[in-house]
Amino acid sequence: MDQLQQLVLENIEVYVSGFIVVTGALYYFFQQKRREQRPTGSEPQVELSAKPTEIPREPPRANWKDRLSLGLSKSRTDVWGKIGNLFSGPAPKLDEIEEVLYSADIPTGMVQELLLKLDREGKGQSSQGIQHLVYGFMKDKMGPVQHSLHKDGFEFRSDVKRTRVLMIVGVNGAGKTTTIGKLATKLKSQGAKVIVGACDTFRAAAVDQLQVWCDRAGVDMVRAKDGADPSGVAYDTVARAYAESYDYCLIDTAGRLHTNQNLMDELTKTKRVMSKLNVDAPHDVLLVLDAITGQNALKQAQEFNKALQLTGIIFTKCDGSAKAGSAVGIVDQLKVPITFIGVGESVDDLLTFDLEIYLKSLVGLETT
Ligand SMILES: Nc1nc2c(ncn2[C@@H]2O[C@H](COP(=O)(O)OP(=O)(O)OP(=O)(O)O)[C@@H](O)[C@H]2O)c(=O)[nH]1
Ligand SMILES: [Mg+2]
Repeated sequence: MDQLQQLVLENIEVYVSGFIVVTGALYYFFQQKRREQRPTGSEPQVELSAKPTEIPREPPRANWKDRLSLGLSKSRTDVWGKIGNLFSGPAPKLDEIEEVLYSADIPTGMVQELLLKLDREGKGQSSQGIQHLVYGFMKDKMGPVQHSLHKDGFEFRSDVKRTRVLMIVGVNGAGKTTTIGKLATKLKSQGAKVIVGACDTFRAAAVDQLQVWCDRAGVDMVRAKDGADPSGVAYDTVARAYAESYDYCLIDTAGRLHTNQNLMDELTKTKRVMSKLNVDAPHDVLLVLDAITGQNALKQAQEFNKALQLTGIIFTKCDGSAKAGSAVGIVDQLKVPITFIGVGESVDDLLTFDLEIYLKSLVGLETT
């Protein structure tokens, strides 16, 4: 026994090395077998994660003319672009045109005027000839009003030192806060120093929504406690804008129905309070109108204009409505120009209104 123990002890290194070699060989053998049996297609995990991670990319944004054209496509296909086809040819379908125009909320007087013009000047014209005729009709209506717009007021100019105060009003959900967010971003990117007053003090969520936009744009915001007097917030914002030489001061207001006299009086007061700091303030009172609103939009515009003497209209949601053309009727009736249009929810979906390009996109004519 002692001899056997001694033999084992003397050769222990040989036995251990042998054991390791045999175990290693067996491990290698079974690993090979497993690899061979793996069904094709199930690659080992490590190779999967070794593939480079693909970062989702935002599709490249179309330029503004294409976005405008895309935004107005519903209006074009359902209404204005259709008129050429309905009128041209041997049997002009005036009844159908009339129906289409009313469905797009064009005021009665304007529908009748356009039908008369088509009847008088459109006979025998090609579809494109009719499109030009409709374009000319709308341009004649809107042109003189649009020319009254002091365009430079909305484009920042670093060589002109002045504070411009813009008050934004409209019914609930028209797109006021979103528009202010887009406008603040645009002005800031032009190099302007911008401050925003959160005068929708009825809802805490409204102030938070504006704060998100302002943070994203990198502009300052004045906020008050919930339920504070909105005109007080407007006063404080405008005072700070002048004291600290801001280029733009944008005043967001709470949405309200044009039929609610108390709330309309509150807006008048807010406007009056601002003018105590500077007789010219606010330099612009802009009404935000939702293109989807339809017939009611004209009534809204009339009431807001009566209370506040509007200087401009911002037409939002032109991307989702066939009624973008109703802007023509509103401008014609109110004699208030359009400053911007909204063609989507993204920050760069606010476009400076260009009459020719807008009308050509609307009726489906080539824009140069
Ligand atoms: N498709 C589209 N949606 C828009 C446009 N402008 C605003 N919106 C959307 O309209 C909704 C209401 O916008 P808000 O900016 O909150 O409207 P508001 O007028 O401030 O609303 P209140 O403060 O409640 O009166 C939001 O979902 C916006 O994203 C636009 O041009 N196109
Ligand atoms: Mg709002």
